[in-house]
Amino acid sequence: MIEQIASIVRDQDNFLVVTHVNPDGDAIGSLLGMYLALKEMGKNAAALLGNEFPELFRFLPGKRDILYRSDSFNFIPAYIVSLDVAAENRITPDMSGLRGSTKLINVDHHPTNPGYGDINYVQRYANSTTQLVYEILEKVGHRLSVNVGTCLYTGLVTDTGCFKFAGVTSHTFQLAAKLLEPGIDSYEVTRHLFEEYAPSRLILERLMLEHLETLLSGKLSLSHLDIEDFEKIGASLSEAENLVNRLRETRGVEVGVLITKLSDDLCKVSLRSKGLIDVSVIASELGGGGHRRAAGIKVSMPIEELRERLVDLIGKAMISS
Ligand SMILES: [Mn+2]
Repeated sequence: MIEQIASIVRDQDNFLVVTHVNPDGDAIGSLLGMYLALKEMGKNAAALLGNEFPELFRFLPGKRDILYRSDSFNFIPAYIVSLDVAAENRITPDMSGLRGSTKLINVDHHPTNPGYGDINYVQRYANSTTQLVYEILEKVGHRLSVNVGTCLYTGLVTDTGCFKFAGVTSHTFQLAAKLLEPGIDSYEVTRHLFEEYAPSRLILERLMLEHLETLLSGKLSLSHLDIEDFEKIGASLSEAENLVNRLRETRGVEVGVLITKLSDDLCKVSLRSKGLIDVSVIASELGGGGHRRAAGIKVSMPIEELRERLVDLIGKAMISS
């Protein structure tokens, strides 16, 4: 499949690059990395985002080129490249109107990805989707620039938790070395990702810790935030990105869960596991997806009911693990 994608990237033109709703560093990094590489090759390309651009990634090159409306590009796309998107309905903006006339190339590393594209390059071994973008560019024979390397390194750093998470191997560091090769300062990237949070993030963290419950004999750390809290302190939803990781950092805790109440019957859930429990299975039960150790759900359910469902599902998973 990678050969097929590489030859399309080499020989074809008119690419529309998209990613998932509520984009994280791997989503934005692969979106911009792929987009900038296509532009460097002289292609017609557009990077399209259905969400507001997350502040945290404003240091990334190419940010100004991003389009936010699906009718705002000046060419007819022949290929849609979907990056880091576990399920087709998580592509934003919705691409279904374009599917008749375009081929969808699905590049992703989520184990739950069903292969919804016309062409699929789904590799669960990859630490990040930016790794797969790198593999494609390498196959194409496109030389890595500082700009593209910065975007791809951002995805790798984000999805490995700064090389801290499970799944980091010697290959991860070999890839990191290749991505930095054009002359990128690693600290310049990690400083922007981990030391440039808005002050309101600290307030969100305080609220999350205030609402902390320890359940299932200390194995589950659960907390919640309310959209009204975000509004009160002027924080955007993306500022809470990975705040849930804090909930997993305690001895004895196997799973950390952060529920964000978006409205009376709509919630967003972030799940983190140390590995004993596969949280992608829990997420799938409620219509979400992700990885064994990191998963997410957006679900139409009142928060109290959702909390009970989650505690029940995680409790059962713990008994059978
Ligand atoms: Mn990813």
